[in-house]
Amino acid sequence: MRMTFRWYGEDNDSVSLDQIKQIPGVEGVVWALHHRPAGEVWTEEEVREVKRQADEYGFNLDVVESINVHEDIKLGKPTRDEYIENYKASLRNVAKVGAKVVCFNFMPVFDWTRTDLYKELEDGSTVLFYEKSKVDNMNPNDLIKQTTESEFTMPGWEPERLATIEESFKDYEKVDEEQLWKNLEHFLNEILPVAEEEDIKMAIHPDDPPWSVFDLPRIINSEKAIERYLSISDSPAHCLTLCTGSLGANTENDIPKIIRRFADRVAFAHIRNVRVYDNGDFIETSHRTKDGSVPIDDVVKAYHEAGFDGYVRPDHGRHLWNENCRPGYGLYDRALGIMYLWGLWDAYELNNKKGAE
Ligand SMILES: [Mn+2]
Repeated sequence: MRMTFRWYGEDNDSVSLDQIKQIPGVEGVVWALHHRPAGEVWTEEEVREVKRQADEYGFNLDVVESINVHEDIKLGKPTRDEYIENYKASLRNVAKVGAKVVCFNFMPVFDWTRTDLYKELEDGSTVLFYEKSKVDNMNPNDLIKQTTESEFTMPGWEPERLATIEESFKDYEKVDEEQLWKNLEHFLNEILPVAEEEDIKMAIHPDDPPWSVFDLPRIINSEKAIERYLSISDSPAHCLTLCTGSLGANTENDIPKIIRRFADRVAFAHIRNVRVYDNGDFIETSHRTKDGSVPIDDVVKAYHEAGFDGYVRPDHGRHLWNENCRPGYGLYDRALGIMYLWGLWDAYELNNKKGAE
């Protein structure tokens, strides 16, 4: 596995590149032009500037997360054509600085959803929390207000996206799950040939949480959905971002089994743990298997058995030791998460070596 760390860019992250440099085994930063709204072209000049910054510390820019898909593409509006062309132009430009994987998602309106960004765990650290009954009875506008209160802009919750929220909800009244699949297929048919030409793997991120919120359609949320998704194309560019935390919020998803089945199509692995409660709530925890509901040890074992050589990042982390950071994206717990993942990986390596002797 090739270890990476998400970095929001200069002046946009509480974590600096020289700090990331001191975490063992990190080869690259997972990056994006966070100031560019969905639908706009990422210019060559801008991506070269990120490259210049990463080069100073010897990090690769192999993984982009995310080039966001404009809402009109997800809705299948006639205006989507222009946004799809812009998307292709961005793909060609990120390829110029070495991008090999582009993560994206196809979630209507909202990316991830949580009800609390600073819920306290038993150990005194704080984490992201999803309270199901609260979301079921909440007005989307209240959720937006709460999620955007932080001093950091949250990915997927950019102001320009939220400005048109009521219109988006109205538009989605006409888009059911089958229509969303069709719109996704159209997007893929357009994008995959360009990705192939540029030697980029398009890696879709599953829905977070893996069920419908506010009656919006959600389609990438289970083993069955992943099977359907992968059957859309045989292109080598047609891949997955397999997020254990997103899929893991539904305990019916057997994640090690999903990895064992689809490992050759996983371009990017997000690894983190969640603890799921009987009432449907879930809370993010440390990476350790014992602390949550996802067997992270078996997740890493499944990747190891598959000889996985794709990219990995610790996904979210707890906020520790009073750090002031973007919720879920502090330095310390993600660094601890990486060391847990390396510990497991190295132990499985050693085990194999011993078995061969
Ligand atoms: Mn993820």
